[in-house]
Amino acid sequence: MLKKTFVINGVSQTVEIEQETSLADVLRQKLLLTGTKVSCKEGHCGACSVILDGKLTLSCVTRAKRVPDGAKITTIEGIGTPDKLHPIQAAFKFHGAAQCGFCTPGMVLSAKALLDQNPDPTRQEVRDWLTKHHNACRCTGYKPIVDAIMDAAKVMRGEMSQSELEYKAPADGRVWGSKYPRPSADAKVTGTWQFGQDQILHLPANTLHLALTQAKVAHANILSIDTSAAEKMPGVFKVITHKDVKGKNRITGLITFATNKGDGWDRPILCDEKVFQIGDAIAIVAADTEEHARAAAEKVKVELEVLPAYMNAPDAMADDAIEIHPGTPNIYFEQPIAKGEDTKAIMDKAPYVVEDDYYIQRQPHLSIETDTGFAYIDKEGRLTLCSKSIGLYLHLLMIAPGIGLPPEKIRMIQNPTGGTFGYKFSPTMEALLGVACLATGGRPVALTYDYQQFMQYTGKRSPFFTHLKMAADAKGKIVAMESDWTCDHGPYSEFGDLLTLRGAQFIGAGYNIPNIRGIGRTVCTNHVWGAAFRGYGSPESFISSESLVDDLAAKIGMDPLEFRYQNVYRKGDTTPTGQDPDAYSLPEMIDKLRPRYKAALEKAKRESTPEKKKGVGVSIGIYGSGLDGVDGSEIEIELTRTGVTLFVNWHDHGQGADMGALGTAHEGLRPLGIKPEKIKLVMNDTAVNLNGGPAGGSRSQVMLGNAIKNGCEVLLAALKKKDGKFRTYDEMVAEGLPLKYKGAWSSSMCTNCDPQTAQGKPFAVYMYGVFMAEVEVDTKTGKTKVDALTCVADIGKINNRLLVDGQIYGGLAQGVGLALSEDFEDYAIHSNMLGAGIPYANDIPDKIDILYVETPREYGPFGAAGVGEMPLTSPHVAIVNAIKNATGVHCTNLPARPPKVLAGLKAQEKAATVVKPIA
Ligand code: MCN
Ligand code: FES
Repeated sequence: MLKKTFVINGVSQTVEIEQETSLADVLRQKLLLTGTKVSCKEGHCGACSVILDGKLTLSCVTRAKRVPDGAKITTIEGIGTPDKLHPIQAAFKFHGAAQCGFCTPGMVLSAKALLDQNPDPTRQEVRDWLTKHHNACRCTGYKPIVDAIMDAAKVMRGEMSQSELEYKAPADGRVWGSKYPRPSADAKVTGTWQFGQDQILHLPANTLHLALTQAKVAHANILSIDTSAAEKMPGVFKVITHKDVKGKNRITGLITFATNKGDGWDRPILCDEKVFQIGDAIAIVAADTEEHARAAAEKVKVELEVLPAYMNAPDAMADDAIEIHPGTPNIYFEQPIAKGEDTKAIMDKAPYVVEDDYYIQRQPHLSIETDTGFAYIDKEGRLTLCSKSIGLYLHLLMIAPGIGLPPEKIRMIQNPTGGTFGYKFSPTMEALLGVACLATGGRPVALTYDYQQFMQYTGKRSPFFTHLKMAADAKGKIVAMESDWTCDHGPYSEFGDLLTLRGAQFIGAGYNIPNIRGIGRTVCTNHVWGAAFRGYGSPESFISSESLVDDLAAKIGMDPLEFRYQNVYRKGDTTPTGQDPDAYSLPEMIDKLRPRYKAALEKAKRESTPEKKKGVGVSIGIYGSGLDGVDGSEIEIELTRTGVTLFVNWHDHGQGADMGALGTAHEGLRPLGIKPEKIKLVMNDTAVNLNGGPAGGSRSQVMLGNAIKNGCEVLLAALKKKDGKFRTYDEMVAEGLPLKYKGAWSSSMCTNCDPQTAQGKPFAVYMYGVFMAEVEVDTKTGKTKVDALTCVADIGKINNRLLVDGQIYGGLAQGVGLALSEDFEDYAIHSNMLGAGIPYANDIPDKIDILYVETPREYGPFGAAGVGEMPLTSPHVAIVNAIKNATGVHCTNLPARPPKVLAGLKAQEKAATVVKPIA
């Protein structure tokens, strides 16, 4: 132990530290200054940034013993408070620069350190600073953060009043369509938003800390598990194995597709007979501290018979491959598509036919917050699971039988969440927490994955291998498409069939293709399991169709944007599943883009050099808002003495569920003239909220939005008096009228897609995007830099501009990562943020333009569609198409990292130097 005195936020504090304690742990665990966030513990994310004697410092990799006595440390708590925001915090709030808020304290500290030494930076200097200090943000695409820092600098230089950074309500007080800051913004910019790891520090003293014994191989039979050595380790309370699990010990994927050859009960909570992937949980150690639990988890002895590991779909599909789940074939689901006439004859006689193979990688979600959660028994005796779940009711049903409790004995709460981007559409640690809490006699338990565990033992985007063929007639109209796609879904089947169906729904979406034949399949492998990822099936689909459309245009000799214009949906056209589109805005969207596109092409031509080649690419992207077929949501709304309380399960990844709910409710209650601050939100707890459905499939603004709208209508009807005025709270009570009402909505106009033809009406509302990327390729290194991105978006009427801008910036940034750098293939390289290719500020262009076309949607609340996934439908394809436009190199296998582009350039050179024999 070592005694140290630091001056923290101006207050002298003496602490006793152990030799290896990090500064972040001193701040968080000893002083409970939880505004400093910790995630990667490798200096890759910057969430833990503090200012130490005037220097920006990563507190998680700084040993406290090395910090000199008397050092002055500034943490987020020393910057400002919700009552008195620092200009940087006010600017972050104003620009919507805090979405999930997990990176925000580190970003604010980083900005403060920059402005202390350079009060008047350029935008590029801000980006260089954030990049150099590894301040990563996965939500915002960096642009709003740079905007905020530039404005804060102006205020700090006295060139702008801080009041200009305050939200100004429009004259009519309308919140819908405005830039009203999200209710959680103050807490996020001041670091007082309590994420799961922060709450764990406030759990009772008898809380047990958990650590996992995990598989180090990808496929094996378990011969024995010996916990005796682990049990003797210091601080250990219990070592839990599958024998302690009271239920079926399986997580069910709730399979709904009758044609699925599996039964959905394939993911063990704790492995019993087999290991299916690296990281699989075999035992849980519950101990007094996390360190003790982790040390003991290493001592659990597992004897294995190692089996062949199938790390990709082709290997698992080979004739001699054994069944990963004995009794279920590795190809366990197939989804054909058949629209219009048989395609063979049409293809044979079409004047223009193109085809190619594509691969899209296992994209990691890379939220800055790792996975974390805790569990306890509440005062009603319910097992209470608090996690990052974005599907509380869904997960409850998926894990209850495995744990061995009836659903009504389980309560689920979503913690403030530092981004998920879809990985939490699957339960990750919820069942482990539940099993551990029950096996330890109901003690509170807490579990946090380190970043490597998070990378290896939570789901990823499932790779697609696709072969696609398209034909056009002499006039340049697409007449037929043949598709064959294979989804590598890892070892667990949950939602794999649904993802495979997405291939049928979105390969070729956007165009009226009258004749389609194809088949997709889901394959079980031993790489990490497939989970939902923003766009879920659409980036996987568009990598093939939006690339091939460019080839078809080239074959015909048409400009790729004009070829698209000629073929996009118009009245009378149908989607690949035979549905009428809900909006025909693509021609208008392309019209909007055209002048910019022409200017970009000219600019690229002008500026291109043999060393730095410039190019422009376009793509279109479409996605549904909702789950397939009939989907729905329920909410409750209550009149209170002080206003209205809205009870809503609108799970918040970081997208702004609070603001989405508030904006919609305020619009619904406008006849009442209620102020937004009088609408209280009670969210994301199954004990108090009805089932709103998961926050996946960009469904919440549409589904929950409609339910909220309906709830408001029901409440207003109950309040209305004969004279047309509304009853007050006192009048309602005096008349004995109920104060609380239910709102509900369901997409009853939808139908499931047919299992043999994929024809159907799966979504009531769609989102549309047209993307343009401007890139520069360094021909010496093969490195691609995205100079600018433009997105024309039709997401219906906009609830909140800060939210939708933020969604689009963030989604586009993930598209850049998907195109150029991100992957989770090699466990040795890709198990941390840096190795997995997370984009930093300088990897994302400063020039990102969004152009809106607001077509009101018939089935959207107040005309709104969703937005969350639209910006990640196909920006990566625009980038790949731009690389091809710049260099002629066509990357059909993502990510287009420099060696691949370089190999393409070299192949071109070689081809050019080969002297062709004279015929
Ligand atoms: N919105 C709006 N006007 C519209 C449409 C939407 O203001 N016309 C707002 C909504 O109020 C909501 C947000 O935009 O706050 C997204 O709405 P919607 O598209 O309905 O999506 P959900 O609320 O269901 O959010 C989920 C969606 C998905 S599926 C993923 S994955 C995702 C995403 O949103 N993960 C995210 N956005 C994310 N953003 C952050 N910061 N972090 C994630 O993990
Ligand atoms: Fe930056 Fe979520 S707001 S990581």
